[in-house]
Amino acid sequence: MHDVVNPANYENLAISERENGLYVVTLNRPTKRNALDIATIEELIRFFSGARLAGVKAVLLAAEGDHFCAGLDLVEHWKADRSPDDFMHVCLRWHEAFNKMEYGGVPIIAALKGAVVGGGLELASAAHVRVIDPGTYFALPEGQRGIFTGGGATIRVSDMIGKYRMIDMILTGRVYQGQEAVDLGLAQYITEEGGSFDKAMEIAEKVAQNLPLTNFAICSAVSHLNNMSGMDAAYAEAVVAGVVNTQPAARARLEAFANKTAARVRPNS
Ligand code: 1HE
Repeated sequence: MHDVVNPANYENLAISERENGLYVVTLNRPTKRNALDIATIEELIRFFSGARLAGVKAVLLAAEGDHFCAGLDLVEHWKADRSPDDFMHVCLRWHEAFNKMEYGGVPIIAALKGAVVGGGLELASAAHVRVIDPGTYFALPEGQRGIFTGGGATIRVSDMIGKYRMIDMILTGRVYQGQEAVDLGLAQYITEEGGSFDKAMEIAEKVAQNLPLTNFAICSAVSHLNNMSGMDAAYAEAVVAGVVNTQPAARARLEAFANKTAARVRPNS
């Protein structure tokens, strides 16, 4: 077994393999509401840096306990009484982890529940698909705690809901949940109470069947292209499509369409 996917190499994450290269990565500090301490961030970096080369085709990101993630480990932070330099480097490790997730090319489907707050929302926003249930709630309590976001909320949460809604969330501690959270863009799917894991699994199983190079383009190139000017993005998109759309593995799928054996796209019934 590759070191990256060996559960024995992790303490704060539980790693389990399903069929088809699909892995479930579970935040596993429920007694601390899965607060993100240094050790957990390092484990996220380890897993997501090596996932693609270890053959991971899709990840279901889940959490043990009632809450997805309570954000920065405030107790560790308080006890460490960090210098500005120290905390800047803590944040750079968070960015390393979340950038590996967003840009790593492996689809990540997050099964959310309970609190998805502060750094927990920053973590969730580095996934490609977010599934919630009616009890899932999002907030940025940093404003009330006398601190600021440091794990990408200013970038990814702004991207999802717009700069001024993000500013309102951190200024006022406003909580979003349910259909409103979906309508705003904090999540793409909502299920019945307690159903987010099963729905995320259904999605992860489906996307794991896409060709890995196609998923790489969707879960890496799209983010890079969005950081570019329109002209440069159009150019780079053409280059990515040149590589992906001519991959030998796609020929069988294209042939199935040409032979009329492939499924057609139909409206929802
Ligand atoms: C924690 C943390 C944490 C819980 N760091 N230990 N994030 C926040 O401001 C959220 C802070 N947490 C909460 O508001 C609540 O804990 C929850 C709503 C998530 C859950 O409430 P509840 O009633 O189920 O649990 P609890 O009794 O508050 O906490 C249970 C234990 O988890 C307790 O530890 P214990 O040893 O006393 O049992 C808590 O101390 C611990 N715990 N949350 C450390 N966050 C890069 S910058 C990012 C900026 C941020 O993320 S700011 C953090 C925002």
